[in-house]
Amino acid sequence: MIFGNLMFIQKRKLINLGGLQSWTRAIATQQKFKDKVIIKVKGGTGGAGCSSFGREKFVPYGPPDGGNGGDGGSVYIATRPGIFNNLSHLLSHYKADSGTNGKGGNCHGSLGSSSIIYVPPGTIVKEIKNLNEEEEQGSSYPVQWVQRPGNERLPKVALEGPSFEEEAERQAQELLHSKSPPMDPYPIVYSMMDDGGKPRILCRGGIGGFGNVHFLNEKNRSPKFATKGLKGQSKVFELELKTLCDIGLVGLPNAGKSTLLNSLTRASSTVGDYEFTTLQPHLGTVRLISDNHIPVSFRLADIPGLIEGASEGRGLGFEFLRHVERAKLLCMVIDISPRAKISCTEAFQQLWKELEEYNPDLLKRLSVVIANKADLSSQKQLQGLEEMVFNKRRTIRVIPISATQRQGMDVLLRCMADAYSNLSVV
Ligand SMILES: Nc1nc2c(ncn2[C@@H]2O[C@H](COP(=O)(O)OP(=O)(O)OP(=O)(O)O)[C@@H](O)[C@H]2O)c(=O)[nH]1
Ligand SMILES: [Mg+2]
Repeated sequence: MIFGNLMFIQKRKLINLGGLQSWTRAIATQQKFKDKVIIKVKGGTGGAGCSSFGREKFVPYGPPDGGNGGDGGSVYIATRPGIFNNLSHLLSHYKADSGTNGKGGNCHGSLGSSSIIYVPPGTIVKEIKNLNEEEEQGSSYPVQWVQRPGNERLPKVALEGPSFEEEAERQAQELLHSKSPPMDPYPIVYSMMDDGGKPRILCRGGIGGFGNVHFLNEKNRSPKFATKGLKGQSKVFELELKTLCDIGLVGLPNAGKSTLLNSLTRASSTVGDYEFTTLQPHLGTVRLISDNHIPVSFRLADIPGLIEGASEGRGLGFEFLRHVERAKLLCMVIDISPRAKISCTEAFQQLWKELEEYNPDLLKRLSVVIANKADLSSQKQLQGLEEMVFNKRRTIRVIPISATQRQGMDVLLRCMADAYSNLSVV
């Protein structure tokens, strides 16, 4: 009986797990493809410096020993290929940690930890607003003071020369200038290409405050003040994904683009025998070893179906064409089976016209025409397409394949790799 109950619980757990998995997968697939986002970024605040004095047995009037506050953490941005395809994972706000306050006995505060925002390669980062611009204007830093408990006032006037307060302000500015990092480019504009994932700064953390040790001078032998840490930079950025993939698969709906992507890569784009199965681009990476034993890899994207009039905004229209613009090279996928709605030559002409009307430069990126569903078609249909492509441009190759049966894949991959390596050389 007990055994029976256990089995039942385990079974129920399994069922629940299964349900949860499929539910999370459904959410993951529904996640929107985002190619433009605005984010607000803030560096951490510096910790406050400490105002304290040495207290030891038999040592009256110990020296000042307040430690510095830790610097606030900074926020960086870096590329991470293969994990993110678009910008939908980004949050609206990012903040690095603040530094901690300094302590007595010359103990410095710890640094705030920095954070890195990861984006896919091909993202353009633009600074659109600096939220603490007013504070950054001018050559002096906005120094704020921490006073020792007991709230002893800063003497307003010294007997001779500048007051203690003026002198301390001058010293603080000097310290801050000596510690300030090199200037950032203003405004920040980064083009995040494949740069090996090197992080670049977005917002610097504030410099930590200075302990009272720094304000010891000939006139003031017991400074009872320290500075607070500076605020971190706070900026608004616009991130835009400019390059989506190396090779984009374009074609009419139902041509077999997703099937081809799935068979060449580990992507799992939904395949369906109806139009507009794919509404957002899907990406996969092709990894090959060339004849010279050099590894070659390129990113392939299945771009949603294009229909007649897309260049005027019909169907997925501009949305779709924007994705096409983000591919470095294009491959047309054409259904050459008799089941297709229109003949393969008509399909080719339609695709050519739409791309030309949207942006004639796109046609220069066309390197291969993939004649898909060759398992269902006759030689005659293929010849008709070959002639038409040849008349348009001789350099474009027509490759018959069957994406479902994985036939013709070797020739296709070789052709894609050649086109991609020619592009890299240029
Ligand atoms: N016989 C045959 N059927 C294929 C081949 N390639 C794809 N198909 C079928 O064609 C149908 C459409 O395939 P998809 O990969 O969804 O087409 P798509 O171009 O991504 O379509 P959209 O996302 O709607 O633009 C599916 O039923 C596939 O099984 C092929 O080489 N031979
Ligand atoms: Mg599809």
